Amino acid sequence: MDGMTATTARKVLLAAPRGYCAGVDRAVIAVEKALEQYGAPVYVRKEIVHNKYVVQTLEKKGAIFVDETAEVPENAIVIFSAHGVAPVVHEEAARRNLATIDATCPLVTKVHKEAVRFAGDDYDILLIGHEGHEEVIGTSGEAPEHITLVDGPEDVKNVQVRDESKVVWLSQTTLSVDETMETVDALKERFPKLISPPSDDICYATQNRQTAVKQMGAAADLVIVVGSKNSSNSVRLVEVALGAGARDAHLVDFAAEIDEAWLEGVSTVGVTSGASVPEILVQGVLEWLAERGFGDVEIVTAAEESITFSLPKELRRDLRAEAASLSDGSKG
Ligand code: 2E4
Ligand code: SF4
Repeated sequence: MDGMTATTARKVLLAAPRGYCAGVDRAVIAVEKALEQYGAPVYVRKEIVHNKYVVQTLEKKGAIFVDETAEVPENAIVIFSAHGVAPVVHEEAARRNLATIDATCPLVTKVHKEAVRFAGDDYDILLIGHEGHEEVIGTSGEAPEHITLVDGPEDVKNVQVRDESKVVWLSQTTLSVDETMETVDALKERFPKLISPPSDDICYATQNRQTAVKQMGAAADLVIVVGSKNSSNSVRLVEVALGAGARDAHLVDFAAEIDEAWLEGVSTVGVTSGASVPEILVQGVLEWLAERGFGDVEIVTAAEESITFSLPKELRRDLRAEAASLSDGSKG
């Protein structure tokens, strides 16, 4: 070693898959297409996906983000976000003559349909999810009388049901797989006849991103997850990384948010991104790391993804013409 101190090799483990899932890709393209097809402004109820950069970029192109349809002018076009909406939101939009484009992810719609079906069969539905998250607000709105939210294993003791022999659990699509299984186990202890959803509610993209970060977690001194603070699936990736043995893990929207101090004593950095995160932001993080000696990048692949969804059906019709004919009263 000719008397010099050996420096530990610095490297990056880059998770695959990471970033955009099929539902986010579809929702973002839906806003872009609506802007192209109908011109600005196009209104979007809530953030189309929970990512600051995506929202800022679409705002620059003419999208106006609002909290409620009540803020959208009559006869305008409004897009519903990927997280889904309760039926009352569709009703309110129809009352106000809004032309709607529903960018709800088809895998969220699948959970809505399960809720409607089990409620129709008079089940008590225990919806595992995070209180206040838009997706659970939308799903709960499908059958408010039948659905009880269960926010993690600690919440199980508070659950009340009408008939213990008719209970089913469903979940938000972006939860931690392991924590959800803990919640389900605790629910099963209390309600042994509890039945499970007909297929996984936690979607393929959430699962694959968690599997990838688990694979790199133990080997990483630091994991950087690119994603916004209100992005449930991105926040879960930080938790999963720490649970898998990463010494440290942080969520950042942009490379500029990384703190140089996080790199102290670090030789292996894991990098991944949430399902709502454009790849350009990950590339920014990789460049930032390369400038600090972390230019060697090894991909850690957990799954191949090829799923895509067709665009919302409303983008195949002329919504402006329909809205105009409705407001002329020409439909009666
Ligand atoms: C719709 C459903 O739900 P989360 O907060 O993770 O949403 P985000 O917008 O970050 O990710 C996309 C998405 C959209 C996930 N599930
Ligand atoms: Fe759909 Fe899953 Fe993507 Fe959510 S994370 S938008 S449920 S594919």
